[in-house]
Amino acid sequence: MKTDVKNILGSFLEPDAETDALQLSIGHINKTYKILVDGCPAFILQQINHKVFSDIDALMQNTRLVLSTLSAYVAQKPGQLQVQRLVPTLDGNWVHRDNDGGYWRMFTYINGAKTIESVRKYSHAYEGGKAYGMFLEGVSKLTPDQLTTVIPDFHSLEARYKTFEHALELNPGNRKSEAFAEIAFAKDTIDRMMLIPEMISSGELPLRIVHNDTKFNNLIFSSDGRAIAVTDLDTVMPGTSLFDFGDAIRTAANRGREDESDIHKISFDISVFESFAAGYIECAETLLTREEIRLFPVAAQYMTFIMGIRFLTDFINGDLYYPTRYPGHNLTRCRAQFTLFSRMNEQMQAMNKIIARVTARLNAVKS
Ligand code: GN1
Ligand code: MG
Repeated sequence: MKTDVKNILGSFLEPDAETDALQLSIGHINKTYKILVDGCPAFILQQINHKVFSDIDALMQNTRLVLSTLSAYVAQKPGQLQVQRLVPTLDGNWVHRDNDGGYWRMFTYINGAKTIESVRKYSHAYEGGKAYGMFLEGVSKLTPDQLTTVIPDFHSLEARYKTFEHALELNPGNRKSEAFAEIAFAKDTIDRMMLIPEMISSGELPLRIVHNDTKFNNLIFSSDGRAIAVTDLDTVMPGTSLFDFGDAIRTAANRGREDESDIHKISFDISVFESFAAGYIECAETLLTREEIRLFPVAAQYMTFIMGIRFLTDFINGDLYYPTRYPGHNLTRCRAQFTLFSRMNEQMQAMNKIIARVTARLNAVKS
């Protein structure tokens, strides 16, 4: 085990604990470790990226409020979802500050935890939809003013596009010419992707507390294939259900990886879309408006487009935000997202039909 992690653990656990730490490859922003005690997984230790989350106090206040709200919710639904708990340091704080100014926190480990990188079973997509739907219901007790917006304009396409245009103007990494096709795609597509932001501004889409980072691998599954927890709660803030629905589809229904370099491997699995939508709408339907549900297919494209813009902007800026493994990694990620966007486009009608079918089925069950 790296000595610094061992030292950090000393702030959370008594020195006689026999521990080991395994760094997880999950997540781009924070560093996450699975902590074994006497050989068994017992905790999740995390170094918070405080360049991205600059207000650590607000982040931790949000986390505590979200965890306690969710705990109260799941207590009424025995056997469905579990909620991680924060583990305080030995001197009673929620965060440990290391000698280099780093911030660390620890959570309890959910037993049997498995994450799914690539959805191969439709039952997993349905389970995932149910878990994120329940999550939406669970946090619906919170009002937007109770949580700090720790990253402003997180899914604002207007803001993300402005940042992209600014990067194009400055071209600091001198990489614009390598991304000619992707820049053109972004410029051609932006106008029709502004529908969701416009409907948020006009009040046609309700603002709610949402997760904002519903990648499929932020779900924890039991070994028998049930989705038992939702993790990565740092970005739980005001937003729309379309962000959560869309980001889950972006990651679950893509048969290729988020950074797949062979674009022929990227395809959109419409049955994953259908299974996830069925689970999500079934569990959140008392909250969701007809307009939100109708726009779920557009939401999948919106989140895919915004992620493509973010990767492209970071490529042009010289890879300042996302860690990369090779010089063109962010451009590969962008290309993969824009390809997925086009694959979704071909299935727009099919997605709309599915949404109509799922809602009709639910209405029939109710009447
Ligand atoms: C980042 O750190 P991670 O992997 O959970 C990003 C998300 C993106 C995602 C793309 C705070 O999430 O918005 O969807 O990468 N989180 C932040 O994989 O920027
Ligand atoms: Mg995250």
